[in-house]
Amino acid sequence: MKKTFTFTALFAALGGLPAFAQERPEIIGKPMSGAMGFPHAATELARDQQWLDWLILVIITGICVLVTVLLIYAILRYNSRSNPVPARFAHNAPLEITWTVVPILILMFIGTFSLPVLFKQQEIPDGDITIKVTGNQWYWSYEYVDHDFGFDSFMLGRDELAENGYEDDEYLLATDNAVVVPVGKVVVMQVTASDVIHSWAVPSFGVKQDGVPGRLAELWFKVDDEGLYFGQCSELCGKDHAYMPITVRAVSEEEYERWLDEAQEEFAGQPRDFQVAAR
Ligand SMILES: [Cu+2]
Repeated sequence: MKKTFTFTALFAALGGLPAFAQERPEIIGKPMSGAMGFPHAATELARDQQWLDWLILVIITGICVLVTVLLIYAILRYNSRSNPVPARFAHNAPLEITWTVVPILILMFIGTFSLPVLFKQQEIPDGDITIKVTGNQWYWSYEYVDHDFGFDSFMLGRDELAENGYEDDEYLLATDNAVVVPVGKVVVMQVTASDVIHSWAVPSFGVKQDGVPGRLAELWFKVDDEGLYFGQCSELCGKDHAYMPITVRAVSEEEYERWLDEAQEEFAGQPRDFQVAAR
């Protein structure tokens, strides 16, 4: 069920600013009371990570069961009561080779699956859209570098949720300005920070990247499903670290174009003069 977004009323009250969304988008990746496991995977990267997590969980469960069974067997079979005369050998070469080689093979097996996933995250493709995100104490700033505008994104207070179209239990998740991206396009985020180290993370996208002052790191994602996604700063950055959430709204390409026009008008202010070389 879609509810009417009350941005319209808010912006009308602020003096005729454009309304960004008439409809409340589907909320994805919101923490749910009592839920277990991962949030919905909305990108290929997140799907890969969740699949890899299950693979490794199966392997470590097998190892834990094997070790527990061996331990119980050794305790019962070789305790001093049932085995009064202890063996006196100190080495067993075949056994030692086995317990060295088998873990190596297990690690190589995991590596053949985990390394391609890691490389896919870290090899940044050419982006259709580039957004620079800067972590500040304690909010995020976004710049749409291809379009010469940017905005800050602050967490909404409890009393601001309803007027921005959020539910009460979205306190600590909702922000005043969401990052808007189109679905099906490669988005490259350039991540940095202005003061201390922050980390831009959205679990449904399978991305997390530290923003380090003076450095420009990159991450990428391509969102499959339209909706509103939540993330959090994930590097302890000071007293309000828990109060700088991330909201990303993934929309259709047409809606993105529409939003871009409105956002450029609202956020750009005076167009910057880039004719530096001519001076
Ligand atoms: Cu933080």
